[in-house]
Amino acid sequence: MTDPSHIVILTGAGISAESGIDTFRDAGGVWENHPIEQVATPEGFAKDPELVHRFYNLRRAALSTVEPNAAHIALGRLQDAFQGQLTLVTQNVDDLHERGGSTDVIHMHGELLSAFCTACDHRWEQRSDLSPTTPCPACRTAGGPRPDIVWFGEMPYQMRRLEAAVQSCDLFVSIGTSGAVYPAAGFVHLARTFDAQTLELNLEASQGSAAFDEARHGPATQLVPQWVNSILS
Ligand code: BV8
Repeated sequence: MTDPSHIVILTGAGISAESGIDTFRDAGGVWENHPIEQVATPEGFAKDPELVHRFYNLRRAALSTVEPNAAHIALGRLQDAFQGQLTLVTQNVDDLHERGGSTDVIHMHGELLSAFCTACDHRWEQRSDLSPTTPCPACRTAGGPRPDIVWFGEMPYQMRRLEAAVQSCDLFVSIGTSGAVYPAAGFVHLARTFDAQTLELNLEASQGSAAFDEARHGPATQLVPQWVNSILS
């Protein structure tokens, strides 16, 4: 692999697993007997806003009990030292990349620490619990606020910017994702179409492993710092 000039890194729940945040697979994709695909949907929210607010309140509150791990920190170090262009996109809704030193992180599936109003579209940082009666801080509509999370069936954020980055990169690295959810799972195919080298760093073979030029399997806290050292050396 010649020295890359533009690297795109896609991360998933596996990069936060060793910080103590359950992945979707470990949780078996089920929460309180509801498959994630049911709870994390606009229909699920409309049907039972109390249940969905509780699902996100618990995860938002848990953020203050976890720390970024060596993999997050290594990516922060890479961004500081890498001379070329680096695009970091995550499917994760936690803030561990930022707390690990990364900036300009693209949260294509939204963020736990953000909320928006379904009545006036105002967006704000949200650290405390939300409920079906919480008023919007801007238009005061009770029940207007919802978690700023991209649910199943909703369009992920910054897709045009992401597709442009994946098409122009010469190295695409996927870290800690099962390759189960689209359109993120399709990025490796797009990268290959535009002649990028592709590398997977994951605990085990993912659904997309065969699409990568190289796949290394092991914990992110070991694989990611090793890979970053190889790029910076
Ligand atoms: C859209 C926010 C269209 C919620 C999330 C049939 C075929 C193809 C697609 C579809 C289909 N049916 C429906 C769809 C579309 C759907 C989809 O892909 N469904 C899947 C289930 C088939 N996608 C969507 O709905 C997307 N939107 O398509 O919109 C559209 C078009 C026009 C206009 C409007 C709309 C939106 C998807 C986003 C959903 N929101 N997150 C929340 O977090 O609460 S998805 C959520 O699940 C995560 O964000 C993440 O993306 C996904 C879980 O994936 P991973 O991050 O990979 O986590 P997972 O647990 O699966 O895997 C963890 C991996 O880590 C494992 O491989 C494991 O081995 C590894 N690991 C574990 N420990 C470690 C480790 N690796 C390293 N070290 C370790 N220690």
